[in-house]
Formats: sequence, C-alpha cells, structure tokens
Amino acid sequence: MNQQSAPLAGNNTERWQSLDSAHHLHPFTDPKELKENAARIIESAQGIYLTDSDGKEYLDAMAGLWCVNMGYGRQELIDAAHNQIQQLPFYNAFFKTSHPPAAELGALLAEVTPAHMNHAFFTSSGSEANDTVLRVVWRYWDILGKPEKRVIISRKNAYHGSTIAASSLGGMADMHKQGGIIPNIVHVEQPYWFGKRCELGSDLDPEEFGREVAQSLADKIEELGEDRVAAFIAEPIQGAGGVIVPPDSYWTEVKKICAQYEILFVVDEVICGFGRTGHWFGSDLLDLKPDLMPMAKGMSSGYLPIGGVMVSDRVADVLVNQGGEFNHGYTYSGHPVCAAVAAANIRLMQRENIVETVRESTAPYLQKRLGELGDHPLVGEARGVGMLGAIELVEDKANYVKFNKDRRAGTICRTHCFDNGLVMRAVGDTMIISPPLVMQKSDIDVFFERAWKSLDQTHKDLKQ
Ligand code: PXG
Repeated sequence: MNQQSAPLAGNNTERWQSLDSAHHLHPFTDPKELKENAARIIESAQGIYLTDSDGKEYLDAMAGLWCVNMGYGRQELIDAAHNQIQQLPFYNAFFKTSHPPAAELGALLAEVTPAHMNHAFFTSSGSEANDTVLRVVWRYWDILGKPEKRVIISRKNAYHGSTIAASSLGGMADMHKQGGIIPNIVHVEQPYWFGKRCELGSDLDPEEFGREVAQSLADKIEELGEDRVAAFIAEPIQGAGGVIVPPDSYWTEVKKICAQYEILFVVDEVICGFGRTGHWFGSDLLDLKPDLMPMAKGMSSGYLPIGGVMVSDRVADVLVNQGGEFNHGYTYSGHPVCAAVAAANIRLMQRENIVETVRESTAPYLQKRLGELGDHPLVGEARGVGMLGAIELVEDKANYVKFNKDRRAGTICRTHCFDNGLVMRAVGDTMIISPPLVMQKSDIDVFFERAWKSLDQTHKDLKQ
C-alpha cells in the first residue's frame, strides 16, 4: 500500500516512523526487528549534540558514523556547499576536463597527507575507494609486467566497505556468508589481544602476541609465494571490528615485513584519517609508509559523500608515466560540490588547529576518562587512541570471561545509553566511541557521566 494515501498518524514522529517502516530498507539492519520497534528519527544537530523528532537530545559519541569530525552546523561547510552548487553543481572529470574544487582538493590533500603522497583519485565513499585500490594495485603490477601478482592479503574482522570487492577485502564473516568473496583475497590474523586473552583463559604477553600475529602475514606471503602477492591492506586501528588497538610490537614487525617483500602496502584511513588519532593520519601516528591510502568519512566531516585514494609517488610514477589509459572512474569522481566542502573542511581543520588540539589536549583527557570507565565492575578493558575508544563488557572481570552472546550485553548497554542521551555503538559486547574532534573537556565529562550510569544499569540488568 502506498503510505501517502494512508491516513497519517497524529504527530510527526509517528508519521515518519510509519513511512520509514513501510518504504525504507536500512543498512545492516534486521528489517523485521526494526518494523517491530520503529526507527529513532534524528531531526537536527548542532555541535556534538543530536536532537530527535520528540526533542530529546543525545551526545553523539560516534560522530554520525565515525565521520562528523568538525561537528554539526559548521557555517563554513554550509557556505562552501551553497556557493559551489550555485557556481557549478556538477561537471565530470573525464575527457580531459577538471574544475576548481577538484584541483584545489587534490593540492590540499597532497599538503596534509605524508610527503611521499601527491596524487588523489576521487570516489564518493570508502567502499568505492577500496574498489579503486584493487584496480590500482592490479594495474600497477600489470604495467610492471608482473600480472601474476594478484593476491591481496587482508585481516580477519577488518572492515573495508560494503561493495562486493570491499566486503571481500574486509574480514567480516557474516558479510562473507551472504555476499561471498571474490577471488585472490585472503585473510590473516588480527591483533586483538583482549579477545585472544579471553579465549585462552590464561596469561598472554601482549608484545609477544603482537609479534606472533604479525608473523602470520609473513607466513602467508611465504605460503602463497611472493611472486603471487600484490598487496597487504590494513586499518591502522581496526574501527568497525571493535576499535582494536594493536600491541606496539605488531606494527613494528608488520612494517619490517612490508619492507622486506616486494608488495604494496595499503593503509585504510577511512576512519583513522583526518585527525581521528591526534595526527592527520593513522599512518603519521604509526610511521607507516603506505603506497596507497583509501580515505572518506572525515574528509568532508560527512557533510557530503566523498572519498578517494591517495597514491604514493612510487605508484603514481608507474601509473602516470608508464601506464596509458586507466579504465576506471565514477560519474561523481571529484564531484564539485563534495570537493568544495571537503576542501573547506580541511581548511577549517587547519585554521582551528584541530589536530594539535586533539593530540595535546582533548584526546589525552578523553583517554584518561575512558580509563576511569575501565574501573567499572562490568568493564574488562577500556582502551583507545586519540578520539577512538572501546569498552569491553565482561561477565567476570578478574578472570577475563566474556558474556555468552545470547545475553546481548552490548545491545542492552546501547539501549540504556540512548535512554540516557548518549550515542555509543555496540560491536557485540564491545562498546565503542569515535566522537567529533571538536568535543570539549566539559563534553567529555558529560559523556563519562552518561556512560557510567548506562554501565550501572546494564550491570544491574545482567545480574537479574
Ligand atoms: N574502510 C573503513 C576502515 C571503514 O570503516 C569503509 C572503508 C567504507 O566506507 P563507506 O563510505 O563506503 O561506508 C569504512 C566504513 C560501523 C560502520 O558500523 C563502519 C563503517 C561504515 C558503516 C558502518 O561501525 N565504516
């Protein structure tokens, strides 16, 4: 039945819920369950606070979906979109044409990314950026006369997007079950120390664990043969997998392995980029030297959909000087309005010194308060880097025992958070945060109080 012809419910919330329920299939959602509960309708936002259609306010500790880094309602970004849409709402970047926003954005990205990265290929999302990664990696080795280098090594529980190629690159078992995996992609272990510690039920030295997991990459390259391996892809800190902060030894070893073998190193900066870790990119924090860097989300603070792949000079030299035509691109590659907003966002970040403020002031305070949440009896570990954090809910803190999945501890906690005016995401029983970078210390205190209260209520529910 067409809902427009149906009588509309009394208040706007009910109306939007009923239209949504009748006509909108949501991403990563059980549609039947949602129909039984009705969607929460978010109507407006300012700074780091959201307001729903009943006027209830929430502190958005997820920055939308890891993206609204500069906060909601930024006039500079609104003006950039408004001005550009009047001047030139669309033109393509195919057939030897360009436009000022794409040219400006490329130059700005070259300025803020690591010094050896000076070319950008634009997309509309992180998933398209990772599809582009596959195309660039394969093209690179083809041009160099090594077409047998085809395999891309990724990690279990990684998230690289939701298109067929990006979900294949990702290591999410539930996505593979429904969507399969395209050929030439394999997955190695992830550096999730806490998960392994709980699984083992006995002591596990983090640094030794980090080295062992890194070794699984070298072992996989040896097993496949270096002549078949094209690239290794990883997020600096796994985001959607549960904000997994590796032991220090992990990246030290992985960097050595990437340098030792003739493979491309792809660092997925879709979450860690644009100040999230207190550095412009996770690659800066960890001193990674990526050959390719997919990015999106914080690039425009989520105001408009834009992503891209930053290409190192080593790869660009081959593509540009030896490759001929690259048969790849999207209608909206470098979309002028999206590019203008992304450029305005980067300039705003520079003008407000946000990366430095996060590194020196806000992130240390957030991590301190997150550490205090670690004292809660329900919390087995609280960890984080920069403006990223995870809180592991456990049944037995002293003995590292997780809850049985059926208890749905994370879902219970997330519901209490919403009721208490806080948006936290639950990955299983891991509560995660990725708040806007413009969050102030006083907001962090509000976050702490609402989170503690939600943990208390969850604890009480789970004891019953
Ligand atoms: N790489 C990484 C590291 C991501 O986190 C993508 C690529 C894909 O980006 P797009 O723009 O195509 O969504 C992502 C996206 C979650 C969640 O539930 C995380 C993402 C997307 C949707 C939900 O935490 N990350």
